[in-house]
Amino acid sequence: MHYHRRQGWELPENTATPEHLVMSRRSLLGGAAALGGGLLLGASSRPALAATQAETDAFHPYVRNPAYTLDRALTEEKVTSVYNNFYEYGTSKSISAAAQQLNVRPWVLKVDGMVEKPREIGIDDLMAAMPREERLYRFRCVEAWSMTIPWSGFPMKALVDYLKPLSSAKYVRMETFYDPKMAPGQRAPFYPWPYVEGVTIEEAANDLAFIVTGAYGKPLAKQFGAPLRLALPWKYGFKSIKSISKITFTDKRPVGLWEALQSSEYGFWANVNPEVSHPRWSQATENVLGTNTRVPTQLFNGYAEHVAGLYKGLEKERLWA
Ligand SMILES: Nc1nc2c(c(=O)[nH]1)N[C@H]1C(S)=C(S)[C@@H](COP(=O)(O)O)O[C@H]1N2
Ligand SMILES: [Mo]
Repeated sequence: MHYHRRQGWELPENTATPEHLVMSRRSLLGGAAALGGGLLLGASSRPALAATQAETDAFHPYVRNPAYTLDRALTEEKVTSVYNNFYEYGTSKSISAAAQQLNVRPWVLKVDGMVEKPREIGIDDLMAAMPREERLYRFRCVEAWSMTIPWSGFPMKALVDYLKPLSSAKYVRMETFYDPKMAPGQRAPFYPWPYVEGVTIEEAANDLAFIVTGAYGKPLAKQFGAPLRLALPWKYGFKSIKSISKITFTDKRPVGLWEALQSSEYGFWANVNPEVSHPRWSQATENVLGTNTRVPTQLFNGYAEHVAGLYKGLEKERLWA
């Protein structure tokens, strides 16, 4: 059993987590790799769309995209892999053992809504069709802890282009699986399962928006939200939905699980801003997991040059939490 000793800097969970509030109330390699996938999996022996997990696991490690630099060291896997938020497997951070119940094959991504062709795609076929690269990203939870992770996967833009939304679509709504037998947390009736999150089509097309299928040079561990999760490093962590099983293109702004539970604290945009406090704590600094140090939090989590332009003209919106 993993035993998590609370560090001095950690907020007690009953004050820090959104979840408890609620409980207490009652280019690169890309193109070439995609072609490679086609060659490997294509024409000859098997139908074009019949990749296997063994084949897509063997793609690792992905080649690192050097475009995204960090101001700090990577957080060690032994730290991040036992400190997770995944309410489907419990309300503490120590869910890594429970998350092993998650069954990641077969895994089908359902695509519907305002899209040329509604469809269902097997995860391995999708991975074989996508470009692939590794990126080092900062990650900032709304609870004021952070980590630095080597994710592998593909740009969300590649996925959106592949799925071909209609021009009427304004948002990408994403849903986590719903299977209370496989996820004990989903037996808690209080939460509006399944987990939902969403972004605008423009945000999805921003180069930073990244679909994750691996971390630390390997296929994604279950507790990180295997086999398919989002990484939006300029937004608070709850936007980065795990274990995605459905994507809906829509013209209605999606309401995420946390927003549905407590919209006064968790909104749609949820961009990181050290100057805008959470109603119950400051966002000025963050504790970098594994270091026992607080560092100042940066606007858009340090990614302003990539994303600030997305929000021009939206200043009247509640952009920050
Ligand atoms: N389906 C699902 N996705 C989720 C969550 C969750 O509970 N369920 N927690 C979110 C929150 S609050 C954070 S901080 C990150 C945590 O990601 P990590 O455990 O990989 O660090 O996942 C986000 N995505
Ligand atoms: Mo979070």
